[in-house]
Amino acid sequence: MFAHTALRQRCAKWLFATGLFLLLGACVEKPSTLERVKEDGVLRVVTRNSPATYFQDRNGETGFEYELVQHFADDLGVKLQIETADNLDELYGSLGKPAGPVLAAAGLVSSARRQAQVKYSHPYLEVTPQVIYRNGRPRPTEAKGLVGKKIMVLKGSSHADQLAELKKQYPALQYEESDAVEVVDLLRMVDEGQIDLTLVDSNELAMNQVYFPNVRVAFDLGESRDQRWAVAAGEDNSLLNEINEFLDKSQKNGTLQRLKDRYYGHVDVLGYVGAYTFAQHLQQRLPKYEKHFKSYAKVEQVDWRLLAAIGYQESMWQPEVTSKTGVRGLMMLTQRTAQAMGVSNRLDPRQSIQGGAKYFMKIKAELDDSIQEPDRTWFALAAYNVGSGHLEDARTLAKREKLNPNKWLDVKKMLPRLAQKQWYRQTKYGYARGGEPVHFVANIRRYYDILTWVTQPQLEGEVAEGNLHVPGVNKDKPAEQSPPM
Ligand code: BLG
Repeated sequence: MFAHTALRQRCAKWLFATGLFLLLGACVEKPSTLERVKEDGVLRVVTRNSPATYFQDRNGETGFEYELVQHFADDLGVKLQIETADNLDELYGSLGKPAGPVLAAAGLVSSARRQAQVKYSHPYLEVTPQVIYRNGRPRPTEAKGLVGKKIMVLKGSSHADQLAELKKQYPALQYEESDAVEVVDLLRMVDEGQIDLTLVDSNELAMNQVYFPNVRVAFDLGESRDQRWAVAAGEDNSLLNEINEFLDKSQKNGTLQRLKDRYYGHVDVLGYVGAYTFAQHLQQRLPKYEKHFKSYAKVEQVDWRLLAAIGYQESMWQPEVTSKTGVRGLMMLTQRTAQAMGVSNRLDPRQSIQGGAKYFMKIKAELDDSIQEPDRTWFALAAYNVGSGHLEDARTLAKREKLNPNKWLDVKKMLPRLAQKQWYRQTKYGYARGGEPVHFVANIRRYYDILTWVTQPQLEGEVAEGNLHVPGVNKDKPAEQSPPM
């Protein structure tokens, strides 16, 4: 009886312990993907090393995908760890491996072929596949026109899938898939005439058009498609749900738009014609004057690319231009300004740049102390164009309208009033073509953005020539060793 009871008690204990163990087992069963990421404190992401995704510049890691995924890691409160894959097969294959990346962020377009391997997120960027040809060569206008051309695309890409589809219709179609190149290499090969055509997505072209003046869109190949992030098909949905919430939020709060403007906005801003004109001038004209911009930027302690942007707005880097009003030279100095700055020959580009740089910094220093950066730079640019007196009038009008006279956003609303009698008659300096400085500043800001993007950051005391570079091209070398374009 006693033994029996003891046995029963032992059994009960055992059962209890086992039950608890099983129960515990159920509770601590494999943590979800999201829990794992948070516990590790690291979000492992795989991407591609290219200007449209992820690359290193002298300031460190950058790129559209990099920035977006960094925001996501910040939201999760974890560190970001990036690894790169050499080609798309390797990229997709790396997902779902133990201790491997949990997320692929690489400008991926969902592909039926990959559905068994991965689950895709909500879309974050709409892109259109485009056939790219070289200006001056015959331009195909439809799919049939690809037959007989030398074509190269990225191996394993959605563009390769598209060509494989087309080949069913046009068996004579030939193309090469390469995993030894990146998108910029394909565009360069078209630009230099080594291949006839390639296929890239519209965002990749938008980003690179300013480097490749001969590259043109032949036609859009098919409908626009959505780029998405991907997680391994075998993962639970915890991370994917979090990703989708994050992407939806980034759409709503403007984060995505800001990134699109920053990385892919150059063509929107310049238009395609403007973008390749700019690319041409960047290659053919800027190198002649770059050393002057740099040396006088150093003297005046200003970013040389801002001076170069002023020069582009004023003369498109042409030293001999003259405006209708008799203003002359690369930096468009008036007779009076030239005299005040000690410039004897306005058509001499070196003198013009020297005088322009000196004048810009002089009027900037004279601005009211209450105007802070970056507005201070925009005000100085406006004064460069319309004169300090008229700018001061616009600030006075802003005060009267209860606007902030120290904010460019407010004062630029007042400047066009200087051309209307009802307003300029109330001002100290009277009539001015007040709309001109508003465009002037907006344009210079765009050129400056592009120049900061396509050139190396200025080094202390640097006066070296030819430091334009294509980001991400020389992946194995530090960016500063990139050859000039
Ligand atoms: C600027 C002067 C300012 C001057 C204003 O005109 O020229 N800037 C320079 O010389 C660098 O000094 O201010 S003031 O001295 O206080 O009166 C106002 O007179 C030059 C502007 C004029 C403008 N481009 C630099 O931005 C110009 O040429 N406009 C005419 C355009 S069009 O050809 O007639 O259409």
